[in-house]
Amino acid sequence: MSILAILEFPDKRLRTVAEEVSQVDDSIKTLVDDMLETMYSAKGVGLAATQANVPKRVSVMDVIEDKDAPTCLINPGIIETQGSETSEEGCLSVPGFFEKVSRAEQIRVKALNRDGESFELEARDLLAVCIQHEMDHLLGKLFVDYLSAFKRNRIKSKLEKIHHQQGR
Ligand code: GNR
Ligand code: NI
Repeated sequence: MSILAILEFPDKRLRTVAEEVSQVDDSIKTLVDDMLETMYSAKGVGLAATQANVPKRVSVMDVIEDKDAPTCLINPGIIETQGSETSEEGCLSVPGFFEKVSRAEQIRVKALNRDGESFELEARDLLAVCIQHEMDHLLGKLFVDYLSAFKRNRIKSKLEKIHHQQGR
């Protein structure tokens, strides 16, 4: 397994619209395993392949810190949503910033698992937030897109400054 590099805002590659996975083959299974290792290592609760510069519709999450029960969503689609709720979000691609975002409160999702089998999942609370956050990544969207241009640009400047200091 390997730890993948995570792209950071405002990297343009985070804006890539990911492609459907046509077959869950060994390369996809390896990607899922590497993404899980990367997510746990970064202490995140979710990760989308786009963040690791792999524009495929693959995401992983584990909101219960139970490493035996991570969720892997391949080609995820939302079937149904209910209500809306605002909660504080962060992102491994926007390190150090946390802002309130409004999302559907409850969702029903259809996806393929790591074995390529189709399944449905009903989610609420942090898992529902996380799934919607990861599905946004697969469309090239970030939580900062829901903020005012003023807030987004302030975050962009601060991260660019840090990247510059790091010699990137
Ligand atoms: O680690 C993460 N925490 C988090 C907290 C609130 C709402 C969403 C998230 S997802 C984030 C990991 C990440 O960037 N996934 O794309
Ligand atoms: Ni994120």
